[in-house]
Amino acid sequence: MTELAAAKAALKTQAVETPSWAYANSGTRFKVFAQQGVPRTPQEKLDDAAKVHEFTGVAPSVALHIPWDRTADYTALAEHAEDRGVRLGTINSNTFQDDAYRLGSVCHPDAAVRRKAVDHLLECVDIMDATGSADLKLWFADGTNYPGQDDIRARQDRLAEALAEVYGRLGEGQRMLLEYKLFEPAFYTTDVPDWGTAYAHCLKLGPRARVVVDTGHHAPGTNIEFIVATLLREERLGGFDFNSRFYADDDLMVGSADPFQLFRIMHEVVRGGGFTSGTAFMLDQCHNIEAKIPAIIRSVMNVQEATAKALLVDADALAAAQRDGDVLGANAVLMDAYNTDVRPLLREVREEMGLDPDPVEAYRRSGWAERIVAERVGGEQAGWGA
Ligand code: LRH
Ligand code: MN
Ligand code: MN
Repeated sequence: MTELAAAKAALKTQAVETPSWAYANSGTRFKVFAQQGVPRTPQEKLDDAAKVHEFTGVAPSVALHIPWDRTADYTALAEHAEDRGVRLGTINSNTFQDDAYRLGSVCHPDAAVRRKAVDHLLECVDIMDATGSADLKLWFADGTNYPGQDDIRARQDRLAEALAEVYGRLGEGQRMLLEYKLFEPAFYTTDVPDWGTAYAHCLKLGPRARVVVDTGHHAPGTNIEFIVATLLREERLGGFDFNSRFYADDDLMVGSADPFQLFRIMHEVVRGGGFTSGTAFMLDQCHNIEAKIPAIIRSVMNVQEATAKALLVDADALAAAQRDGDVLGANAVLMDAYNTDVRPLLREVREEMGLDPDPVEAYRRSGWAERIVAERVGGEQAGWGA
């Protein structure tokens, strides 16, 4: 197979998971702007996600957030997804919205609150059993606002205990993905603030505990591709929550703020065998002011473009330049790939997959946007900014 054919084959099998909450209304803590036609139920979120897959061909699964996507029958929900040509993916837990969690969830000083939080996580594993989901994604809003507020070390012990209980409940083939975040909503300490803390917990738990890199969860200037390279080397990269940031956890469309960073990340994914080692490529975004479905389509395409460029890096030329200490030559190899216009290649890939070469335009022509505005009245709030 030529290198180009290999790149095309990889692009055709790429899978980007879209998040159910990105289809619903969202906002900042100042305002949620309601859009017309947004889903009112988890089923309608899946209907929208199916459209993204229909036009991109590479978004076959949908992440759920519990309780935002609570429903009476998860097996039926999985069937609904299958009927639409998608499947249910990662189950995201939510231990940050109840009043009980004012001082944290699994790290809370009160054992009764910790019990409530762990029970929720165990319920998420029950849901995974019903949906056939492989991954449980944990993000904890736990932390403190003031020095002395709680014991930093004791909170780590409580966290470890909770994680161990949930890890022990995982079934065969199920994984635990632990997500870190520098700050917010806690401002002084965060209990899982960085990849090192997440990695240390995962190491203790076992091989099915892995780290999730949410691209918006770092300090400005952090070299995220280095983290990716390290976690892949250690076989502990569980997946990505892709989005873009300018300032904090902005949750903007992936590849919109810094497409070069996304390329550098995807280069390390390609280098580290990330396409074949169970790395989950998920979006975690909110579309507060822009049309949601086209924004998600655009995001999937941005991931594809960065991936295509990463796949086009001339690995032999790069290795040779690096061996020779040819600093400028090595950098040029990488930049050549980054500066390639891969849009014609991706149009070809889509045509070969039987798709319209322009997913955004195809969606626009489909009439789905008009249909949901006419049919859906009173959309659900995703849970943000409420
Ligand atoms: C937290 C986070 C986490 C949540 C999601 C909605 O900031 O990134 O992944 O589950 O947002
Ligand atoms: Mn996230
Ligand atoms: Mn986030």
